Parts: sequence; C-alpha cells; structure tokens
Amino acid sequence: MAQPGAGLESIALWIGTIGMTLGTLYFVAQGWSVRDPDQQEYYIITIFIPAIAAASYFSMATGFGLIEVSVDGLGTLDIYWARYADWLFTTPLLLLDLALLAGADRNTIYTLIGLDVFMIGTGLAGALATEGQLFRILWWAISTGALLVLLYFLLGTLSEQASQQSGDVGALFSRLRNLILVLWSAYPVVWILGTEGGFAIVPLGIETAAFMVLDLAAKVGFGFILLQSRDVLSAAKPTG
Ligand code: RET
Repeated sequence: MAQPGAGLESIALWIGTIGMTLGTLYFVAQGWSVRDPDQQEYYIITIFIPAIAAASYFSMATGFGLIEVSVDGLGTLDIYWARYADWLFTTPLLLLDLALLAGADRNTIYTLIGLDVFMIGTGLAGALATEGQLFRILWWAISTGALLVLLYFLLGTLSEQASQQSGDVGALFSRLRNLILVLWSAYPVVWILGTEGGFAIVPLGIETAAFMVLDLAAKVGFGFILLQSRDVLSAAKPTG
C-alpha cells in the first residue's frame, strides 16, 4: 500500500490530525452548556467540520487515504483522495453556517451547496484522471469555474441577504465571508502548482503543508471566529 513520504509530508498530516482533533474538542467543550436551539444549530454544524477533517487527516497520515495514480505522460502520482471526501462534506457545512448567519433563503442555499459539490466532484475527477495532464488541467478549469461562480454568489446574493440582518450579524458575516474569499481562492492555486496539476512546481511535502495550514484556518479558524460571538448567533434571523 502507498505510504506518505517521510519528513514534511508526514509531519504536516499528523499536525493536521492533531489540530483538527483539538479544534473538535474545543468546539464541543465550548458548546456543552449552550441551551438556545438557534445557537446549538451552529455548534452542531461547526463541530462536524473539524471532526470529519480529523478522520480524513488520520487516514492520510496512516496511508489509507493515499493512492497511486498512473497518468499518461506523467508517470505515477501520489494522490490523497481522502481530502476530497473531507471537502465534499465539510465545505457545504461551512457554507451552511454562513448562509444561516445571512438568513439566506432556501434557493440560495441549494445553489451554493450545488456549486460547491460540483466543484469538489470535478476536482476529484481531475485528481484521479489518468488520460494525461491536459485532461487533469481541464477538470481543474471546470472546478475553478464553479468556485468563481460560488464566490460571485457569496459576494452578490448572499451578501445582499445578509445586509438585511442587524449590524452585529452583518459585521460577523462580512468577516467570515472575506475569510472564505481569501482562503478558498488559494486551494486551486496550490493544486495546479503542486503535484496534482502535473507541473510539480511545488513538491508534495510543501503542498501537503500548505493544504494543512489552509484547512486549519478554513475550519478551526472559521469556527473559532463564528462561535466566539454567541449573542450574535441568536440575533441572526431567516429572511426567506
Ligand atoms: C480543488 C481542485 C482544483 C480546483 C478547485 C479546487 C477547490 C477546492 C476548495 C477547497 C476548499 C476546502 C476547504 C476546506 C476546509 O477546510 C478541489 C482543489 C477550485 C475551494 C475550505
């Protein structure tokens, strides 16, 4: 079975495992005494985000989450498929947190989550594609297109709906939305510069460390900011 490379690759995966586990435990401890159902909703969603990632990182650190893919013209690539399993569930949960805060209507939530699942699914297709580098890059372009439309909806429709919330809710929403804009945009860049894109400008060890830092910030950092503002959470009201 494939094993993670020694050194930075393995260290990054174990830091990811420990960081996501600690993040999960911290959110559980913080949410233990919360009785307001509206606030509990955010805790439930936000606890599953690092919990799923902790399992995914554990699978990657121990080699289960890694496969070798033989690509025409590129040879054998080490592909961490478990990332996509993680992202497939956690990125919709992150969007759901943000949409609840914005008081988004159902159709906006479906659109965001649909785009997101499409983005991760086509990204996985690119990671597993064996037909040559060009096809991997085409999948990347399709996935990145979905990300751009998703970010456009965050800045447009969702921000418009959030603007109908009280000042505190709106300010928290803007902070978290901006965090997503910056962090999520970095993922396709790491992917195309890293080993998946076939250029391998960034070696797998550095790529693994970069994804780990991004994942911790996008999950634990995001949850930390969101759950810190308990009173604000119960002030967010559905608009649609
Ligand atoms: C992929 C494939 C290449 C194109 C694009 C991608 C986008 C990934 C994103 C992932 C976000 C992950 C988060 C994880 C939470 O911790 C799949 C790398 C656009 C945006 C936020």
